[in-house]
Amino acid sequence: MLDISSLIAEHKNPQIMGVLNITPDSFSDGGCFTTKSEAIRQAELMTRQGASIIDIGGESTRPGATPVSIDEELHRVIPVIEAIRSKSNMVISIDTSKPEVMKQAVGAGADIINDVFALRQPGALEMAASLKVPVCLMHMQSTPETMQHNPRYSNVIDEVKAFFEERINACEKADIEKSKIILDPGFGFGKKLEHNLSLLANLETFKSYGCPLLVGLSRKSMFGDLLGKSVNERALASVTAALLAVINGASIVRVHDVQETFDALKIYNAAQSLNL
Ligand code: 8Y4
Repeated sequence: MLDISSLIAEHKNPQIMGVLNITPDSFSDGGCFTTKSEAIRQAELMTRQGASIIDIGGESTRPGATPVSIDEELHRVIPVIEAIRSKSNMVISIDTSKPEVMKQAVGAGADIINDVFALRQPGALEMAASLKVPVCLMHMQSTPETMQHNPRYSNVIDEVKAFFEERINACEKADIEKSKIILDPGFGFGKKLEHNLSLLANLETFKSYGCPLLVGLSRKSMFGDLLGKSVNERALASVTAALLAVINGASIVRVHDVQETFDALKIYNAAQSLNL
């Protein structure tokens, strides 16, 4: 049984979670041969580049994205999880908020549930508890459709901490052990630039729960805000921010640019190991 602290303890160094979004191209209606084989190739590439976790998602959580049905989400992710699991024992994370997708994904071989709703959708908490896999609880203000309309906080650090406490309590009541919980402040999920920067600068305060921290900064709009660059021009900023997050206490970084992030973390680890 995978335990997240053993994953981190075994590997010791910060871990890279590679992003694998499965959204079928507009030409094939459901066959998805190209989508599936491309997804598997991409997972293999990210593994070679240094990712120890692959985060598989079948529904976009970007602001304004159209929701996907349960059947469609299952159809996108399950064959890819089965295929990756049949070839490798790498850690697979399922990016979903839907209990049925959690169940079938874990049945197909997924090891971790990554839920941007932090198990707040009906039935999700009970499902995650019954599956007995580690869960990533992410903070989000509001919902993906409306979260960027006008995010407001009196104190973003205090509000994220209160949220973590409430969700950890809910998990423990539902019989999800604390050793199975990963916490994530949810960069860009109902946050303005100032909120994202405050969270990044104060990450270490979230270590107080004793849970590993996961951060997803990769290519997000905060870099567009700061640099005026489009999504495809944000790799260097993303790597820099991932390194800063690790320095500030993150154990897992969710990234698109796996090779570049691996190189940066390798330098950090080499310098750190001299200090042991
Ligand atoms: C370009 C491409 C620009 C993608 C922005 C994006 C997180 C997450 C996402 C996160 C955890 C995203 C599923 C948003 N972000 N899960 N998921 N933490 N745990 N946007 O920060 O990547 S999707």
